[in-house]
Amino acid sequence: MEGLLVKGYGGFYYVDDGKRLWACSLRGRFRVRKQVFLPGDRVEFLVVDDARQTGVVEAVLPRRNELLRPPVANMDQVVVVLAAVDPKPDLWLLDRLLMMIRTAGADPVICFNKRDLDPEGLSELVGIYEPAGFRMAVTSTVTGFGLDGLREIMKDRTTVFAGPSGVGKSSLLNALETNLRLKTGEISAKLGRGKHTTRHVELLALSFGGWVADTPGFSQIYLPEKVKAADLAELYPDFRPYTDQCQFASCLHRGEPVCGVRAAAEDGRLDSGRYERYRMFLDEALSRERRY
Ligand SMILES: Nc1nc2c(ncn2[C@@H]2O[C@H](COP(=O)(O)OP(=O)(O)OP(=O)(O)O)[C@@H](O)[C@H]2O)c(=O)[nH]1
Ligand SMILES: [Mg+2]
Ligand SMILES: [Zn+2]
Repeated sequence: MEGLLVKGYGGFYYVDDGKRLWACSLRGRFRVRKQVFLPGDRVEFLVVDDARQTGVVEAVLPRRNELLRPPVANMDQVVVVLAAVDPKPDLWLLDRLLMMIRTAGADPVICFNKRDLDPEGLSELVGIYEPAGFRMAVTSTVTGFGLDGLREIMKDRTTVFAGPSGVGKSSLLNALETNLRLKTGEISAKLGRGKHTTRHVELLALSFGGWVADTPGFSQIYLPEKVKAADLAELYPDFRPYTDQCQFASCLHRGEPVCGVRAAAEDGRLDSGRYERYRMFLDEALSRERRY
């Protein structure tokens, strides 16, 4: 039999064959090799007990892509969720994630949630990222704003929600799909952060078509190893209009005397925050390359 691995939990892998959910264990040889299976993997399994819906995973099919933060495979797109406030939007994390997603071979989508708490603040953020060419949703689970648009983006695709704890990833999924009843948490009043309510990655079938993975929030990620300093700017669609004004084709848009990107950031055609964060990531990539 073949199916979709929807979650790993308590030593079992749960596999959906399109009709039923099977609790599968692993063949010993997988355990020996320490092979990691991820939600989103397509697997082959043998039925052990049909009535109790148990099986054994026999093989994993080749992956189209994989992410490590959050750990999932074969995603069409990653919706990065940030809140207007509570917690305060972390654009460093956002820009890192956007690069990571592209590098992994999935489509990034940005979702700014909790619009009800600060609509003006969100317009400002949209003003930075929409011209940069990213697909976006602006939502509120309280007023229902933007939920239809987000459903439209997710329909018939495999999507993973990623982002810090407390931004409303599980709340959004509950609002998009009323029968899910995922557990949601509060924001710590003292720290202004979420409390890591979601503990496991789980793929859920959407009634309007497609799959979605809810994931635990995280706050730290590193640049993917395979991102090289020289390729970093290619992950910035908003730099593209200005690169032909750089003197050198190999311009890193750092301190080069004639650089279209830097010039655009200086006179406001390009968002200066995006440029500054790029410069920090570039330094990070460069120092890493010097180290190895
Ligand atoms: N005002 C407002 N609050 C929201 C909105 N969406 C979610 N919340 C609240 O934000 C808090 C955190 O929501 P969760 O859905 O648990 O956040 P999460 O991103 O799943 O967090 P983790 O599972 O910890 O990663 C809850 O108290 C929600 O009620 C929104 O659109 N507006
Ligand atoms: Mg959650
Ligand atoms: Zn340049």
